[in-house]
Amino acid sequence: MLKEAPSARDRNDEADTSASSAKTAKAAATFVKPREIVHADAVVALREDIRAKLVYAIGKTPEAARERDWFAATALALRDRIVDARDRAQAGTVPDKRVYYLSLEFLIGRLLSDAMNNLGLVETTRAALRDLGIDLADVEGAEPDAALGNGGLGRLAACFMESMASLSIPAVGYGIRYDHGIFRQSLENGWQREAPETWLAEGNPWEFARPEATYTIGFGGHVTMTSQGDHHIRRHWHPAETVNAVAYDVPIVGWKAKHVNVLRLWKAEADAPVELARFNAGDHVGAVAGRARAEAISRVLYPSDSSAEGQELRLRQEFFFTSASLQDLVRRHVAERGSLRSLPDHAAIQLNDTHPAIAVPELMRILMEDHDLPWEDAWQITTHTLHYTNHTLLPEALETWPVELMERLLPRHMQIIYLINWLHLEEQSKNARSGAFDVSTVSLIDETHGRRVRMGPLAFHGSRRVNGVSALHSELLKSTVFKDLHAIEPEKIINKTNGITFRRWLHNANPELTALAVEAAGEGVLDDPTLLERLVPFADDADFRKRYAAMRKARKERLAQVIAERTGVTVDPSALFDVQIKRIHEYKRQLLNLIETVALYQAIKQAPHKDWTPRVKIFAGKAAPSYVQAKLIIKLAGDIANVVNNDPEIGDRLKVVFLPNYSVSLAEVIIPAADLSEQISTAGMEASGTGNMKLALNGALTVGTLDGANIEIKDHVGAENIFIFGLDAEGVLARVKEPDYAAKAIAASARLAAALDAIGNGTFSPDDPGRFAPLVDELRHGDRYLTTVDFEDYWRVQREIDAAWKRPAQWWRAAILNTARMAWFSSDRSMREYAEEIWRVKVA
Ligand code: 26W
Repeated sequence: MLKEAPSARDRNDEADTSASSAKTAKAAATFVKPREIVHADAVVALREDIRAKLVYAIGKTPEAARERDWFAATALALRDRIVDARDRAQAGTVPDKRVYYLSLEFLIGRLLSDAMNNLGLVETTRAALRDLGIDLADVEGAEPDAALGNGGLGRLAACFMESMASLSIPAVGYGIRYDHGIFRQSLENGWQREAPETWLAEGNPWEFARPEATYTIGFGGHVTMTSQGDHHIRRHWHPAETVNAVAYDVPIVGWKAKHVNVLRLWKAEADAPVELARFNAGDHVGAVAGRARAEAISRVLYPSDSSAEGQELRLRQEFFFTSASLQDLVRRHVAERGSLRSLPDHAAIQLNDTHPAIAVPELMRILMEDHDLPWEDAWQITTHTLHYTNHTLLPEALETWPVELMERLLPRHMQIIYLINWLHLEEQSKNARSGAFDVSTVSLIDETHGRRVRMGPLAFHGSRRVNGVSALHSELLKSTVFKDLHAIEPEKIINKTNGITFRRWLHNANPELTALAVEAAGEGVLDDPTLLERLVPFADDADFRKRYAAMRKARKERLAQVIAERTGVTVDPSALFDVQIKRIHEYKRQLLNLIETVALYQAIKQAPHKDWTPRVKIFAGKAAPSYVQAKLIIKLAGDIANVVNNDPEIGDRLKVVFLPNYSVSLAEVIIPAADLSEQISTAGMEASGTGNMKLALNGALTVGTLDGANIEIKDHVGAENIFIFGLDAEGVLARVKEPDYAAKAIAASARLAAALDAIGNGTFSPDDPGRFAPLVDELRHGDRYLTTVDFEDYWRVQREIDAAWKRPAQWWRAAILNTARMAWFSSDRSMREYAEEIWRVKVA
């Protein structure tokens, strides 16, 4: 329940949310970045640099240049300034300790606005381009998203990279330079279609190719043993196949350009582009086959973020980037410090999920084989350098690899894993009072589904610290997936609640709200988000609320335009914008939202003259190409939209929109325009969520379950400023034990039954009435995600939200309090915590 507004006068002032003054909206929309001092000579210098880049680096005249060319020229000119900033701040210094963030995904999006903002050159760049007759917005629009990630995990890595640079934490991010990031989604008749994404088609002006940083990555082959006559047997791996990993560096500039880090992405190249012997023998095709096989490794990002695929190419990707990164950081350490024994003092390696978990045996192998260290020393170094973050509890997402595949692809690593496991189990059977402890539960090898290596336990055992990504998630790690390993090492699991970078998700995505925040809290709020707390008293200021609402209205008008362009649907910007944007997955329960949409549609049809709160239901998100149910959910959203949006009886009371091709850039447009944030996963299943944080920071009110970081958001914004519904994680655990819980829930709710009937009987798919039977049957007979169980409470809270929207003073008060109290969710806070409690590196 939202709190009462302070006075009756305010309520009258704001009686109509849609009547925000057009003038205020415009003033806010065209506002100038707070206090960037634009020096005329800096504008001239940048203008001339951009012109020179265009002519000499791109090879175009200003007359012939397209927007994409101007973008490249601008990026190159700014990249020079980033390099200068790095040399000013860090020239020739060796940091005491570096963080190495290993991630198979970095979902960066565009870099231009980040770079301009952190260099303090937004207005300078705008003016320089204006002098050249070019509009900055057009140039920004010409930058392709670097979409080297699927969703939450990849975007988190990007936010962390920006925050580490802003906090001057010396760090290198390591990943893969995929030719093709996440696929482009289009809708064909409402069905998801995937097309390859080609962000590198015209090159990447931000990156530096570093062919001098090339490492050899082995696969397959055999292992030999030699004795040096010192009672010491040495094993040596002879790979059958080798691939080169070539470095490409993207500089990441921190806030106010005080520090620059690098994101080093590896490209796979064949060591011999053409096998000469075969070529000369006339086998011209066979001579280049090896090259294609090698280069396939960095060709494409795997588009599944919720089920482990078990494909050989995926394991090759994981080992490829992990090995290259470890070789690189070991080489750097030896060059700077000599002995590898001090590696844990000067390097902290973070494994982003289990995707780089092969680092455990690979670091052991490098230390023993390449650097001649004995097992015990190598184990000591490894387990004091590695740290592991878990991002999911879903059993189908926990990685395991068949022993047979590991033995074939990485024979030496399999031997090392066996030895690690043997020592580990020996230790446990010694500790365990006989019979009291089943060691198979902590084994690194799963013997129940064929023999498979369990990457989670491997990463756990090889790491100094293991963390979950929200308070609830970290507790669930202790009580579920890592229960037995946790009992052995109760200090190992800690919590590090996720965060988001405010530079991107507030300053850049929402300059209008940023201007309001600066006005209310002072310039310092840009450096220190905890000052947002100063907005609290403004929640009770009717004039401030009015301007806050006007800011939102302007952003909704912009989004309405995008919706019209991309879907052809006209929406009223004064309606409540209800937003669910994230990967499409059953546990995230887009289906719950859609069923409620249908129930609402039916209720409006029954009582069209009631005073309904006008709503626009906005969905966006990609489904894994092989995830049949998720793709059917997208089709359902489209089919419901077609019926609802074209029903003359409904009008503007309800509109449904599915925006195709969700991306970081689209998120930046949707989030500032959202009134309501849907965070409705089955409790216990969303590890954290980070979209929830972006939306709440921008003042959308959350409707959510007590799941992941929603719980902590509630604690910060206050229970009266968030809409919580449904079972909590304990309730879910209890309910799934009850037989027929779905049937009972459906029997108890006529509204739910009617909505399911309509979906199941073809009301929204007259061309194929049985189309959605798989969805409805699953709900009636399985309902693994308790959609039916939570429905009634979700309906209740949605009607409460309808009522709250009609009290604008209270609504905007709650929205402002959300913005004011979200500072804790800055990824600067997350990174400070990692730095102090996991990495033990100094933060400036
Ligand atoms: C092996 C297939 C696969 C690929 C990716 C399985 C699982 C993943 C990721 C762990 C999925 C992911 O992105 N998880 C999300 O991580 C975010 C950042 O911590 C959290 O906020 C989300 O709740 C979590 O779903």
